[in-house]
Amino acid sequence: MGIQGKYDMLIVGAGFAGLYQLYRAREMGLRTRVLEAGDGVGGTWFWNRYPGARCDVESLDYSYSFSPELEQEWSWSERYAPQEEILRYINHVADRFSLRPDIQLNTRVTAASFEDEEGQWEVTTEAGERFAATYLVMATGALSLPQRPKLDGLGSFAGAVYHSAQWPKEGVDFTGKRVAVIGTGSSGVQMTPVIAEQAAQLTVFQRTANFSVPAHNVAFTPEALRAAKARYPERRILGREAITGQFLNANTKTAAEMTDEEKLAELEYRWKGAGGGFRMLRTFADQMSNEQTNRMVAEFVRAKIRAKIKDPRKAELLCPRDNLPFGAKRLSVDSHYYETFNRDNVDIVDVQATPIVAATPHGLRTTEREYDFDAVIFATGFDAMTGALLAIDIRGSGGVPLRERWKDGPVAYLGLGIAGYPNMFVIAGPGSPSVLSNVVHSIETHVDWIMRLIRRMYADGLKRVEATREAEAGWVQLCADEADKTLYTRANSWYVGANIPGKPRVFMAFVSGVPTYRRIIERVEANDYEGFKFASDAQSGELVRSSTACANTRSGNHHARRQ
Ligand code: N01
Repeated sequence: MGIQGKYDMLIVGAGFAGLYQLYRAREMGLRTRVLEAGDGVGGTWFWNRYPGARCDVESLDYSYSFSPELEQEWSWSERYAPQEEILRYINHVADRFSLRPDIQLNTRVTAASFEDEEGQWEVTTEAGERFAATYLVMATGALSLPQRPKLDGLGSFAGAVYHSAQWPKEGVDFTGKRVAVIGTGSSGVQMTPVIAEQAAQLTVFQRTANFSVPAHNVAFTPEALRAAKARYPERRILGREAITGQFLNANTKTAAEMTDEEKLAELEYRWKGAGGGFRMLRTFADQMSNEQTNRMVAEFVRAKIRAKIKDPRKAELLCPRDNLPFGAKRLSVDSHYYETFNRDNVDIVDVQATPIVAATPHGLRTTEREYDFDAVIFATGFDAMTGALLAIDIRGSGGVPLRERWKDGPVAYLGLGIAGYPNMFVIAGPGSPSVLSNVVHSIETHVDWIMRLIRRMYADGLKRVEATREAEAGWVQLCADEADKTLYTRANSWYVGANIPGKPRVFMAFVSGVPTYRRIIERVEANDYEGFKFASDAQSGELVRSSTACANTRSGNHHARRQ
């Protein structure tokens, strides 16, 4: 089949990232097309419709900031909006900015290759359509390729099987059913209390107990929402300067700088007074780098968990072990998760002690016993950061497969561009702080930066841009060095790919925070895009300008203010 259409920019994915990229590209007048696998826009919020799904970054922050009008006209019902409301918001954005005509739904991209002779990207879809473009933007999401562990006998199971990230649109009614949930990450933690209300019996299969902290979610009163909207510009500025891209009133003192009374007061304040949620990650300035400080936070949270659960057996199982630093696995934010285990119809099974061996026609068999179920839910997460990118057969200049280039882990300069993959950008990908941040903020930062680069290329008559190998290697090393200074690398988390058998163990995010990262990429831009090389001719890649310096954190932008 020939090429169906030639565009200035092709965008893969119509979630938060893809829609904003489209909006900005069109604003510049680029002929743009978004290819989206789903039959609707929304990305994560389109697919993850499991009971209890909601964002755990406050909705006033977890929303676009590019349009003050949009900020004012949209009203969030709750502090942490439920999935259906976020999906409604994304659809509203698509309509309000007339984005739909440039979005092609039901279109799964299977391959993308940079054609050296034509100097363009060619993209192939599952249906065999082919498109060409000067620029390719991967807005495929960091957590979008579901992972479902292989389970012998699953085909023989007579009940229903679900995955949290492939939830039926029509919803599922678990009333009177015996339900198994496998997995206790954010998805399992969010769905457990809701399913427990419906199901006759709910059994949660836990491999690793992780920390979860209360959301203290509340509905907005009209006055509270009005007051928050009136302060929106200030809120966004505070968010931009916060390490995670949302203001969490971070304590700038290390534990050693505080008295015991002050430490306890700070912990209690974060647990409930300040509003809970991710504020708990910012209790002490050194909690992700100092083992002793981290252990103090972990002990505090463990005591809170124990106090919530009446049955000592369940409490011990649900308490994270000593060897898991608090926050090193992605923190969950819950509404009555632990309390749910006080219900008579809810139990927990430790699958480290008694692994699931197989599914049976009636349920699941562990090394200890058989369980009968009407439904089995996999809340087993994603092949994070690299999964969705590598699911597409991406080939760069010279036909080099990305699967080959990334076989030992992802390499990307600034988490944005990959050496040998000209004119391709990854939004919120490996090597960026996105998964440790308010991702909507990180998406806007990336898209705005990419657009400034492309505008500059048009202005200068440049046709081809690509990261240099040296800059890329320097950035990957910097990411690893920064991560090694923290406790993040101690956990078997999806941040390091530990949830996928055989995946190389690499800490895949830039750990030093959103403001530091933004200052680095802005400095790269100010320094004539150091670490990128350019050509005026997309085919040959003949170099017209190159900066060999590699970005680093030498300007030391760590903030000593509350973030
Ligand atoms: O996935 P996870 P998730 N046998 O990977 C277990 C975002 N998110 O979908 O810890 C038994 O965190 C696995 O066990 P272990 C958020 O960034 C956000 O819950 O690997 N168990 C773990 O308990 C989050 O971090 C929201 O030992 C198996 C669970 O399954 C990310 O998405 C809501 C297993 C998977 O947890 C992923 O969250 C939801 C096996 N073979 C998600 N394999 C918001 O609120 C895996 N597990 C915005």
